[in-house]
Amino acid sequence: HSARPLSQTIENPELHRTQFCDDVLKGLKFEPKYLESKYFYDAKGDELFQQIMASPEYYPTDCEMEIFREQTGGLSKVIRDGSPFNLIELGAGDATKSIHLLRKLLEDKAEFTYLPIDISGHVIDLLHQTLPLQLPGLKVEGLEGDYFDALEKAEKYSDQRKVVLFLGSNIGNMPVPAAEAFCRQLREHLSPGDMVLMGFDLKKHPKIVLAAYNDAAGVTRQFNLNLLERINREIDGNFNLDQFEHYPTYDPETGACKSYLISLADQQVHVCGETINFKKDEYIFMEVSQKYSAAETRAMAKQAGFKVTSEFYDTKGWFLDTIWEA
Ligand code: AVI
Repeated sequence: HSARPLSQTIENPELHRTQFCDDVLKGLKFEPKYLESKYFYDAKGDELFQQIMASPEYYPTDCEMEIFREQTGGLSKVIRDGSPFNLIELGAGDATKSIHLLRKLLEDKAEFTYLPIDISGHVIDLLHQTLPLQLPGLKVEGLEGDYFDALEKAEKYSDQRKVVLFLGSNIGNMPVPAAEAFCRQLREHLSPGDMVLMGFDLKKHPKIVLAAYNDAAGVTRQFNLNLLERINREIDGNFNLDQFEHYPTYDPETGACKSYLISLADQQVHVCGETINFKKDEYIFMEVSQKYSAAETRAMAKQAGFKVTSEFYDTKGWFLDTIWEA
């Protein structure tokens, strides 16, 4: 699975509900308990994530935005290469970062179509409406759905060279083995000459990382608790939010930044007609936000069968947008 920062449109509410129940019950019956962080992003979760990105402690967005504002010349140069291409963005969201690159590519007279992929049809409709107004001349062809399904649709759409954007350290929300498998699967969907532009949040002083997931205003805490609220709202849960405490951690050795919710009492919770028992101090693992060293990102590229073409860092050296070639 992968996390995605914009809400899932519910195409089929019944199917969605059943799937949500199954996933939640599977996680809460597992030892140790977990929930899938992709479910953070309902309408409320989207809003909270926007607030996280605007919070002073959450640096990844600012760092990557700096790269996309200040180094579009370099990015555009590597990505162009003469031949027309499809620029495919996985989890495009509102495209606030990529818009800088799109503008530069248009200025540089690159021949390309922008194919944003998002699981939310709503997001795709919005991009269709807004982008051509902001960037006259831009060709947009939004694709709704799962990343790899959509990549296959893109394949059918045209046989041009592909450049895939996967920004925002979304890859960090997969445990390392899953991220490795994801990159290999991505490689299998590409052909020699195709490129990937991937955003990685880098290892840095542990206090800086931890603070980003433990903001003083408590937005990240709310963001985590919102998933319990969502379960209450959508699948007949009765979590008492006062009985769970947000516990973010960062391990500089592994680079894993993990959040948990800790049960403050022995308690029973009802979800989808079933009863889940919690011991006092028992935790629910909520999310991993993996941090990498630059060397680890190069090893990631290699194990998936990519060559690293170039690397773009922000001035603090906290974030890396790396370009790989298949
Ligand atoms: C979407 N993703 C890259 C964010 C991250 O940093 O892992 C989600 C997030 N979780 C807590 N704060 C932000």
